[in-house]
Amino acid sequence: MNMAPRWDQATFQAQLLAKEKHYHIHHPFNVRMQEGSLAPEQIRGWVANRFYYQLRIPQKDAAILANCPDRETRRRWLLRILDHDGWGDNAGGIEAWSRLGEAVGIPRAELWSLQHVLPGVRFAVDAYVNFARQAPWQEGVCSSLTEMFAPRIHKDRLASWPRNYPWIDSEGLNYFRSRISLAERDVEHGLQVTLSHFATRLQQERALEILQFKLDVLWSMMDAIDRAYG
Ligand code: AHQ
Repeated sequence: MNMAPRWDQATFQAQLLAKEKHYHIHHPFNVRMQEGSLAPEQIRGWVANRFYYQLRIPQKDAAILANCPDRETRRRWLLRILDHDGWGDNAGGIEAWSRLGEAVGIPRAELWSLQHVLPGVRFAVDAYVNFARQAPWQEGVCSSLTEMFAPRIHKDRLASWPRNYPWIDSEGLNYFRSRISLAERDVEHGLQVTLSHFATRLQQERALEILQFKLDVLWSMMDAIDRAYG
């Protein structure tokens, strides 16, 4: 089979970045959120469902860690688990998301009960965690690269929510504030692994498929949320 030539690293990275058009920043529910069109109940539905994604991220990252034989990679990847679960007196991102829940009017016990998590959201998030468990660790790393596009969406929320949703206590937005630099740090590592591991053209095309799978996970979550709350 005559394969097209492999992409050089700059072209490969550009191919990955070109997937931005499928990112959930462009989902109609997110567009309406950014415009300020959502009612409190719709914001609460989104926060309660995204909590399930946040809650499962450490297990996804632990699955990648468990599959990874390389100590240096594990030392860096471990930080992602600590960022979400917290360590010492740093309560971590899941706690910050709980604060977001309280800020939008979801009592802590209600958020943690997961009673609002939609079948489509649970299905998509669990598909992501199971992918990380079953795929080679480098494919798990590649799937996290949707975070290449995350700083923009966090900055959008920080710029628009105080104006569009003044009823939400600004303290509740600390999670978004924290993720901008953490996402940038994570993406630097994720890209380093991805650009070096996926070396042949066939492997580079596989990396694009993996990124599209994760973009579909995020998009499907928004589809379920939009159908239930839109
Ligand atoms: O808050 C988010 C987060 O901690 C992560 C981890 C990362 C991964 O390992 O897949 N992806 C991710 C994302 C977070 N926030 C999403 C958002 O829209 O707030 C974006 C999401 C991502 O782009 O993958």
